[in-house]
Amino acid sequence: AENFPLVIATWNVKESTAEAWRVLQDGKSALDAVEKGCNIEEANAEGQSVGIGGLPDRDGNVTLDACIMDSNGNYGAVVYLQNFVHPISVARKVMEKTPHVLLAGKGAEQFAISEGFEKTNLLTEASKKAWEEWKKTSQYKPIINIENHDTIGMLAVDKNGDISGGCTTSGLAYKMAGRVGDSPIIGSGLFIDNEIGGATATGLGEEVLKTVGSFLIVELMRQGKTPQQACEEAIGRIIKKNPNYKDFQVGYIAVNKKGETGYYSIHEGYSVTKYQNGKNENIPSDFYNK
Ligand code: SD4
Repeated sequence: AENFPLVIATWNVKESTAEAWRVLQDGKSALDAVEKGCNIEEANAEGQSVGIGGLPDRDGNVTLDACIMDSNGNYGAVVYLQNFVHPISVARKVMEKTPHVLLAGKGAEQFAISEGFEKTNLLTEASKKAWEEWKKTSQYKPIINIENHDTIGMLAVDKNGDISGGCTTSGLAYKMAGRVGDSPIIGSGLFIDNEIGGATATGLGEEVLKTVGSFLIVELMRQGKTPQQACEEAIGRIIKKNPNYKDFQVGYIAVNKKGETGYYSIHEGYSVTKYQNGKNENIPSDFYNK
């Protein structure tokens, strides 16, 4: 089918989608594509919400959440991981090398070291400065995120139409110590069902968790909704449950078995990057709050 292969990701991450596309062109799996694609953004010190350069929690710790899911329904994740540049690669190892699906904190760190990952300080000078500036007021309000770089959620469909996905983040800036978001949680930040499609999320994780957003989108597609309709309904669910939606952002992407895509957010400012038919494009998303 001409819709494959295909890569779609949250936000403006053209280098990440280009890398994933290249991996698919090499004939590698969608799983390899999402891992390698996400690795690019993780290593980008300028993106202040993923991997290196991620904004820290209130106490100055950069803590990472990531997960990966393949077309066989396998899943691996790490939560509250510190000091590693590539949490999504650690998540993949959890999936492939342990009898578990989710490792947290110290144990995740020990496992990463045992797999040969090297410890790195992730708090850049720029992020440290931003944190010190924030500490002066210590205002804790979730910020509507309109930056280009953010949590990267990525879905890839290989030439056979098999789907994988990944999601990696340093979470909300200045979150409470110990806070874990939606990104590493199966069904919330990411879900893949290779019979139907996949979805992933960005934005205020608490709202995605409460509505199990990515699983919801896949199930809506199972009922016959297009990826676009499914994303809109999942955003609608959040809006219906939380009258304060004006104060936070959530954005989704979805893909189905035909290689059709959808994306939607609460507020203006969200965009997605799609690589399909040899074209790598950053596309502004439609949104609810007009
Ligand atoms: C989280 N969903 O930890 C992530 C953060 C994010 O735009 O996507 N920010 O809640």
